[in-house]
This record gives sequence, structure tokens and C-alpha cells, in this order.
Amino acid sequence: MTKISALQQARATYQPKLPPALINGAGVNVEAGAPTSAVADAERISELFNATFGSPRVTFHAADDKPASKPLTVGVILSGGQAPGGHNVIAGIFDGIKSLHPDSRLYGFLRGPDGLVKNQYMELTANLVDAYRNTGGFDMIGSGRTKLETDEQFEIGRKNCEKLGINALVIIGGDDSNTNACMLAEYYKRNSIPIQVIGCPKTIDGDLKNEYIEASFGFDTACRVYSELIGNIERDANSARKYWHFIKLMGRSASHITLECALQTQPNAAIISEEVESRKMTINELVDSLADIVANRGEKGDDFGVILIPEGLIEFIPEVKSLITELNDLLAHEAEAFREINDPDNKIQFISSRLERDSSYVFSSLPHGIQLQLCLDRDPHGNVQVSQIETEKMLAEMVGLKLRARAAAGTYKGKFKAQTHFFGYEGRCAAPSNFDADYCYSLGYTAAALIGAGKTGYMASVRNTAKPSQEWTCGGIPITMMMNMERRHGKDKPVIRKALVKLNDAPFQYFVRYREEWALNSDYVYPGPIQYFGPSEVCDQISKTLELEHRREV
Ligand code: FBP
Repeated sequence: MTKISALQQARATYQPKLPPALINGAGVNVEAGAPTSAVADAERISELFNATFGSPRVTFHAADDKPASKPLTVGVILSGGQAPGGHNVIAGIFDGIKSLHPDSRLYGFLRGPDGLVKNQYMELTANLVDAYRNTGGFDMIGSGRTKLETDEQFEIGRKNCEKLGINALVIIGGDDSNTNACMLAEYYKRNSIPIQVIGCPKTIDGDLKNEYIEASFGFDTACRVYSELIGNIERDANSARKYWHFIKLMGRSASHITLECALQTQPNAAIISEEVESRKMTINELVDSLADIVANRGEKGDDFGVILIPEGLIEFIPEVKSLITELNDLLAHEAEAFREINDPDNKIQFISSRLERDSSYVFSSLPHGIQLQLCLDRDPHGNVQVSQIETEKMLAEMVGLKLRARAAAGTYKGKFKAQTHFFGYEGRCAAPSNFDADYCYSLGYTAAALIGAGKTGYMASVRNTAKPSQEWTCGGIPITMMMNMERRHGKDKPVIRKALVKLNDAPFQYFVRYREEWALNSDYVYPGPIQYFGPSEVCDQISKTLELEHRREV
């Protein structure tokens, strides 16, 4: 038998909380709102999704009588990067469909969307689901990044679902995976294929959110893990007083994780990519601003500190962003020729000679290692794999060079020694915090209720989450409502719009209000590890982002 830790054993007994609408099971009363549109490019989106576009938003209310339901057979897919709480979404779906009919069955497709296409699956029985309740990771069925987007894949998926008698699929993923869920729902509905498709908002990056999706699951837990580690490093920095720590944090595009961790730990600096972009900063200006922070603390004798860097930064520096857009098109169109080149210098030469003048200049000004990292294979969605670009090392090196130049000119007298870190995978599979355990279970249960209500092309939505769970509400929103057209792989495609950090919103404004004090002083906060048991004010905390966005105070 697999050995489990004492904490996992105790945690298995935790019963996640549900919104009141689901307290009597997933058979709910459904209140439908007005028809919906898209966040932008509505005309084009409505043409592309003419079967699912415009559906109303739905809100659930507890039903006194259990509505009659036939047994449901549901397939579930985990898609994209791991995020704490995925197993609880599955447990929520399982309990939800069983509440609709005890003979309902749940199948898990293995290793992501690929499992649907390759017909690799397992039945998720009560014993199996029980063994994974409240655990981190996606290892129950595995995840993958295959993009489900062609009619051929949809047809194979249909046949595989039909063999198992599946009448609904739940796709648990981020913006790209839910875009694909929407395409699948559209295809099945347009062709009168009786398979419903429901999405659930997952990603530690926190960038799949809007008025109706208050958070993507996993963000809360991952940020708590990173903040614990940052707090430990801050305490070490404050004790040893000899290093500047450059810490890169995951978050492929948006800087929500970095901002949340900054709010939790109060470091000396935190770069927010969206601000860099809006101020049109160059790399040189960014490095200058960090060097100023180091120098100002150095004047007080504090030759140490902590700087947080978002993983996606490089794509938000306007001059590098233009370069990457050109690179994406170039690598998409000349993929084969590029793949045949083995020598790294020749690869760089191949790229440089094909770029426009400005981009070629920026490309040549970057360190050799970063040039190569920018040319690595794109992910299946056409994105640069930013987790492999070592911006923390690049910035530490460039700040060091800048300070040396200042020292030579007699304008800097401090000492500068840097340590670099990257926190990403450390947080993606942590056991979910109480917030994520409850939120995920509720999302899964809501997905089951959406299936029971006959919906397709919807995303499960649980709201009012800054309040105690007795005040949470739930329902579904049409996925087309979140869509717009964007350029991907050199083509315009319909995608869910990413939620970047909004510079006028309360979390960023709070950070701006305090960051100068935090830059100069050592106002560090040490959050410590996630607590699963104990006083509610310790274990039922919500993220500062959620708190500021929805309660407008911290
Ligand atoms: P998802 O958006 O799929 O949830 O993934 C988020 C993420 O953790 C990013 O923060 C990170 O850039 C990426 O996955 C890394 O993924 P991989 O390990 O597959 O390169």
C-alpha cells in the first residue's frame, strides 16, 4: 500500500464547504439571465460560435425537491499546468453527479486532452476519489498540454465518448484549454451530437478571471507557498545582511502571482510587467531603477534585499515584445528550416538576418543565453516558454554591471552580491489551502449541476468568494462571453481574453502606496507555511488580491 504522510491522512477527513445553493445536491433551480455577448469582436465570435454564442448567464438556487435525473456518464480532463485543488474539482463532480443519480459514472481521461483522442481513460470509483480528496497535484489522472482544436480530434473524441456512453465532458484548464472546450461544445452542438462540454477555471497564474469568475483555482495555494519561501529568504537576508536575492516567480504572462506575493511579504522591489509595459520602459530603464533601490539601501549600510520578478516580464518590455511577436511569426513560418540548424551561433545568425532592423538591434543587445532561450520551441498554443528564460539571472547580472559602472564613476560605494532563485514548480502541487479546497470542490459540484441542467459551452462560476462560504453563490457563464480575437501562431484566432493586472485596481494601487517605504526599509512580513487546522483567521485566509478586489480593504 502507498504510504501517506500524517498530514495527508488527517487532511483526507476535511469536508470542503459548498455554496448554499448546492447544499441539497446538484439538482438545483436555474435562474437564467439576459442573452450575453463577447468581451470584444462580438460579430466575429458570433459567426464562429453560432450555436453557443449569446446563451444567458445562469444562477443556481437550492431546490427543495430533488429533481428527477437519469444516471449521467461524465468524462473529466485535466488540461495544462498543475494547480492545487484539481483533485477536489474531480471529487466535486463525482459527488455532484452521484447526488443527481447514484448510478452516475465518472471517467477520467488520462494525461490531458490527449487521453480523449487516444481513448486512454480510467473509471473514477468512490475508493479512488476518496484517496485523492484534499490532495495537491494532478496525478490521479495526469494532465497535458495537447490542443484540442481540429474537427478530426472532435470526431475521434465523439466516438470515444460514445463507446463509454459519455453524455458530458468537463475540461479543467486555463484560458487556452477553456477556449478549446468552447470550440468542442460548439462543434457538438452544431452537429447535434448529444455531448455537453463544461469548463472549470484553473491556473495558478490567476489570469482567468472576470466579473463572474472571481479567481482561477490554485492561485491562492501557490501564492501562499511562494510567500512562505520569500518570507524565509527575507529573514535570511535580514540576518546575514550580505545578499540581494533576485526571485523569479511563475506566471506565464500576467504578474498576479508576483503582486500577491509582494502584498503578502513586502519585499524591497517587485516588478509588475503590466506597469513596465504601460510606462514603455526599456531594459536599461528597468535595470537603472533596480540599481537605484540597491544604491539607496547601500547608503544606509543595508547591502541586502529582496527583489521579485514575474516570469512573463520579458514579453512586456515593449522593445522585447515586438521582437517576440516577430520571432513567433518567423519560427511558425520557418520552423522546419530552423529545426535543421544545430549550431547555436548559426541559429542566432539565422534569426538575426531575418528580423526587422529594430528587433534585430534589440536581439543582438541581449545576452547570448537569453537569445537562445527566446528561440526555444513554443508550447502547443504558440506561446514562448517563459519559465525557461532566466530573467532573474539576466537582471542580477545587469544590475551588477550597472553598479560597477557607478562605482567606477564614484557614485556608488556599497557592496553588491546577488543570489538568484526561481519559484514555480514548488507551489503548483501543494495540498490546497482551505480556500482552494472549498472553491475547487464547489466548482466541480457546480459543473455537475450545469450538466444536470443540460447546459453546454458554459464555465462553472462560484462567486462572492471573499465572504464566508455560506454567502457564496454559483451558476455558469457562457464561455463565448469571455472571448475576443487575438493573434496566435501568426493567425487571428478566437480566445478567452487573459486577465492581466489592472493598474487602476485596488491590489496594484495598494502596492504603489507602500512600495517606496518597502524599498528603503526592511518592512518584511513572514507569512509562514499554509495552515490547514487551527483558528479560522489563520487557516481560512483569502488572498490579498481577492480581499482588495472584493472587500476594498486589507
Ligand atoms: P497553466 O496556465 O496551464 O495553468 O500553466 C501555468 C504555468 O504554471 C505557468 O505559470 C508556467 O509558465 C507554465 O505553467 C509552465 O508550464 P510547463 O511546466 O508545462 O512549461
